[in-house]
Amino acid sequence: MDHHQDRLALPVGTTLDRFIMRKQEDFPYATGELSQLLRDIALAAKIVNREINRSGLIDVTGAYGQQNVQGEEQQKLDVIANIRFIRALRNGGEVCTVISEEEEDMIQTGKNQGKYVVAIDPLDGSSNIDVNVSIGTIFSIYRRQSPIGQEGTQEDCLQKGVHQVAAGYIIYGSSTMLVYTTGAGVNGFTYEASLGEFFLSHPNITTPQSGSIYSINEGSANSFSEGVKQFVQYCKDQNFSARYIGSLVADFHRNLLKGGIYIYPATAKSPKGKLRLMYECNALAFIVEQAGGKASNGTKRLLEMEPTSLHERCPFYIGSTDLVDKAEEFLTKESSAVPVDEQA
Ligand code: P6P
Repeated sequence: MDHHQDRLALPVGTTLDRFIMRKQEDFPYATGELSQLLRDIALAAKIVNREINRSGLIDVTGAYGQQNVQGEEQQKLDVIANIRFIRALRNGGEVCTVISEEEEDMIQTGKNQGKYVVAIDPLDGSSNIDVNVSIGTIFSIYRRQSPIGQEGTQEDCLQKGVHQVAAGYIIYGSSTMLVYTTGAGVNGFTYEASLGEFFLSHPNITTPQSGSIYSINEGSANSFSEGVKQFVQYCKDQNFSARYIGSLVADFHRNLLKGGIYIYPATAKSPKGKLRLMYECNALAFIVEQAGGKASNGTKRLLEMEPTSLHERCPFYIGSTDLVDKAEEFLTKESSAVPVDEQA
């Protein structure tokens, strides 16, 4: 084909399905269940994307009129997204148990032959839906530890982040993207609604070693610890840019690509931090480490945290390694500082 003809029909690129199949070939013992599970998540993402894009036109915006287990006002799209993802995971047959931000207890899919457990925040940042700010889905995938053939257990659901076999997020923004890792790097796919396909748009994502963006809600600054206050002052002294959308997936995605740090520390309102370990922090921590970044709870590697309950919260420091290191430096100084009234 000559150059002119070649330009007439540019390749559309690699679809998510084809990418998953190619990557599966890299794992000779892969039996295809994880590949199918990733496809099930992508299907639900396409459906939720359509609901979100229509939310201004059909009555799915606004509050649902109930609160979730966190005591947060559920939005109608929260409820819809939760139903869509759990149904896709149940119908796919690869998952025995799901834990969700929107569900107090474990959800048994009834598919007890399923080898996997999924922890999911079906629609994070949903309070931003009505004002058209980007929102997201965050998910972690673990291999069950209990014997196949029975329901998944609490232990299956409360595994350390280091045991994730895959993790990812969908960002419903100016374009809809699926970003995920299976432990061999991070890849981003952009949704082409007219074709109903995700196409590889961001191969082998790596996050900059450092950055000049810091993301934290400074409205809570009065209740930050001394170490956090000093790190925020350090960012100002370095003339960093403050960027805080109030939607974790959007803030994280920008910092992943451009470099920067996102912090949700302990505050007076959220003494253990606001974000949840099992279906928000662990997934993004896995992704950022696979992209060359770092994630901690302020004192230890986030992925090493030992979960104790489905909805537990933790302080969250995530992004470029140099910036997370610098934040931990200030926090360590603070914790080793001798209180004034105890100084000799
Ligand atoms: P605040 C949204 O509710 C969320 O869980 C994250 O998406 C977001 O980063 C954070 O809370 C915003 O919380 O307290 O700053 O409004």
